[in-house]
Amino acid sequence: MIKAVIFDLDGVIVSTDEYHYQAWKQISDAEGIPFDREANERLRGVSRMESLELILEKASKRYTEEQKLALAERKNVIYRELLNRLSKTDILPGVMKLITALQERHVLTAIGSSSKNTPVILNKIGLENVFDAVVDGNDIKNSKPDPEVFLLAAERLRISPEDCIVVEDAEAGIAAARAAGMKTVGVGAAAGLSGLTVAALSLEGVSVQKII
Ligand code: B16
Ligand code: MG
Repeated sequence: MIKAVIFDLDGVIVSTDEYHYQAWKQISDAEGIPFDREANERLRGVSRMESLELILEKASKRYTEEQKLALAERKNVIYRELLNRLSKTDILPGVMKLITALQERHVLTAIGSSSKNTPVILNKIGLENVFDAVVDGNDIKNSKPDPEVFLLAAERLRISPEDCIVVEDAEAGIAAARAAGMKTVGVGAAAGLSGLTVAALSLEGVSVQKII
């Protein structure tokens, strides 16, 4: 029986994935590294430093650890600047309706995100006090596809992993949920993956009855 729903943040609650793309694109262009939207798909759900490593696979020179840290920091400054534009109106369609329906049925909700900017984003979109638990990139050592973020969310909610379902837009996130022993809702970019409990292009098409 589903007792908790754990939502990924970027690409599920809000389209900050577009801002990640724009920020990495600026860095890649400045460094002369090929990077396009297709390459960006591999970065969904993956930590900042691991995203950079994936981008640098196409670089023609080698970067020192210090240079990599500086690039990641530059990207984050650009990304944070873009985040300033966020407001409540950026919450993706269907999200608030689903959260309200879950709360009415006393199903717990949590955020399980790889992003260290999660507190800033939740604050910007006015959802900082909505979830029963928030676990993000600041709380974990291993990024998705490792199950750590979702297992920690279940622990904080005091719910067994098998009673949790994860809503994700990333292949790495779906793999993490499976590794945690949780059910899966694949939305957007993840809707085409096989073996999902529920698949939908957006949460607008997902009723609470489908999930719990
Ligand atoms: P930050 P999610 C992930 O968020 C993004 O999908 C991924 O593109 C990003 O690299 C990662 O957060 C780290 O973000 O640089 O803000 O710490 O999908 O797990 O909510
Ligand atoms: Mg995501």
